Amino acid sequence: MPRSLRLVLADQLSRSLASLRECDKQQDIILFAEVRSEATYVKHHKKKIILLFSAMRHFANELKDDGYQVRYIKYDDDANAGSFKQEVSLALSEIELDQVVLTHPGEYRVLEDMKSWQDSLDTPVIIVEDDRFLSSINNFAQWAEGRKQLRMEYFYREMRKSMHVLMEGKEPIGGKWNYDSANRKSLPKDTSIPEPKAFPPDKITKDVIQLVKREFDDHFGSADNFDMAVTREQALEIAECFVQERLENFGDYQDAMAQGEPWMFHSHISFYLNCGLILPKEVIQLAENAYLNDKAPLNSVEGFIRQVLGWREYVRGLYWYKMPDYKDKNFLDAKRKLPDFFWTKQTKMNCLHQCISETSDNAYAHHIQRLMVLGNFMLLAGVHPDEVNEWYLIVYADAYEWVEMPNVTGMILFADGGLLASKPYAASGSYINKMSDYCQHCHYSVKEKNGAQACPFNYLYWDFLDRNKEKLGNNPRLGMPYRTLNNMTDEKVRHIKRDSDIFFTALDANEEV
Ligand code: FAD
Ligand code: DLZ
Ligand code: SF4
Repeated sequence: MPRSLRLVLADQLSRSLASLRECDKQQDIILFAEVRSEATYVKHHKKKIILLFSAMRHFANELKDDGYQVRYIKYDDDANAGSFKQEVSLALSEIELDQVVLTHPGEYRVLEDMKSWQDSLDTPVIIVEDDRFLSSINNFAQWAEGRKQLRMEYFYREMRKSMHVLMEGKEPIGGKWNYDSANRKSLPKDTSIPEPKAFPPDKITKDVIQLVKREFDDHFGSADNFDMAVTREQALEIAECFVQERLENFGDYQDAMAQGEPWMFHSHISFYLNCGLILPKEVIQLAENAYLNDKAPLNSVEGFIRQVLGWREYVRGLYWYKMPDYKDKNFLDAKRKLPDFFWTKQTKMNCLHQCISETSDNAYAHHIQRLMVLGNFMLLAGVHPDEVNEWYLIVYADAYEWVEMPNVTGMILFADGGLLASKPYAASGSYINKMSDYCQHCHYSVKEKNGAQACPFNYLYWDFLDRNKEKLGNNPRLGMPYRTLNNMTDEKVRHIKRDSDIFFTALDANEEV
């Protein structure tokens, strides 16, 4: 048997990882590397780096305890070579090894790099498929081939059928594929939301926190109060706790937002699914069992499973199907620079202030905050896709390009021209007011449509539609708002333009808006 070097990346921390499956404890070397190139190619949130370095260290220790030969390069090791390739090269020069075995990475740029190693390192490099995902890259490509639009809903139904999840023979349990329309309630006052599970840092995590505070002080976000799971055991506890305590209400309040409640009834498992501590099939099984055992209603369980089996697999398939071109999509020709307040939190718009503050504190915001507050603003303001993609990749601890980019380029910015979404998720202040209590604490008035006190989302929404009339005017799903716009008096349209101009002039001059 050839002697293999098996490089495991920070988002590949799974015992069932394809490249670890045939690992020979006697002769193979498993390599982990905390490297400058990955930690700094964007300035990741401090908590994202703490999570990944600590989870890597714990996972490597478990493998060592099980008798595997592990080479672990810490960030502050004197001999740290700085990049994946240089670490692999160093290992090959120090140890007699025949080949390098890798699991397909989650980012296009990393894959391209890895593909060049065989020639430059003059050693066979084998890249095996990442079968922790439930749909392979080829499977998605076959489904997508020849379709004009790639709607998640149809992909999801195929996944339900092929995996036999929430099915009764060939039909969906309950008779419907999708219970989304039941999942749009706002949160009643005094609803009690369970405290999320917290894991105080152990010695390994404390060391990493010190390291991150020292080395990445200029990165976004707070390193304080880190209490995330860093082992598989802890991550499984979070998933189980979600199913017992939150899943029941997940469906009803999936789209709701509340001031001071960052966690709501969401699962908070994307961090762990995406770095490999838990697997999608495990959490789908947990949720399906909860329904079958009468522990949670169908609208919640179907809603949750749609996110994991549908959206998560779909965006990953789309990413690999469309890269590298997807990176350059800018259908609406958006040009604006990212406003500074996305880093400083200094804005009078309370919804944005709350969502950015929570993002900075927790490296987390739930889906509707990412989509309908933060994303909605970036869409209406016409921020350039490169700037938006970089921000989302930095600020969330679950962010890797395969999942972040389709959500940004496709879902929030409509920059792919409608490949992912049938219409832009643009909304005025009334949507945010309906789904949250943010407006009750805001400097602006959500009821006012124009003038200095008016909620900026109100006029920016119409300005966005007006600005993009040529590209969006024929979208059948925007028929209603365009009819309303076309019926507006000239004076009303003039007010919208005037308020939007005043707003954008202040925004671009870095004044507080
Ligand atoms: P829950 O609401 O409890 O959902 C359960 C799981 O479903 C999630 O853990 C996640 O694995 C999956 N899921 C839900 N929605 C999506 C989706 N749209 N795409 C892919 N998976 C989904 N998710 C990431 O994992 N990483 C990202 O970098 C990321 N960036 C996003 C950027 C934008 C602009 C938007 C609108 C969404 C983004 N999402 C991303 C999707 C979603 O917001 C997060 O998965 C979710 O908020 C994570 O929190 P949770 O685990 O509590 O999710
Ligand atoms: C995001 C990240 C960071 C911050 N640091 C490392 C690291 O030091 N070592 C590592 O193996 N991976 C890291 N990652 C994840 C990678 O940048 C990359 O996003 C994924 O491996 C997907 O290809
Ligand atoms: Fe946001 Fe407008 Fe509501 Fe203020 S009034 S919180 S800006 S939606």
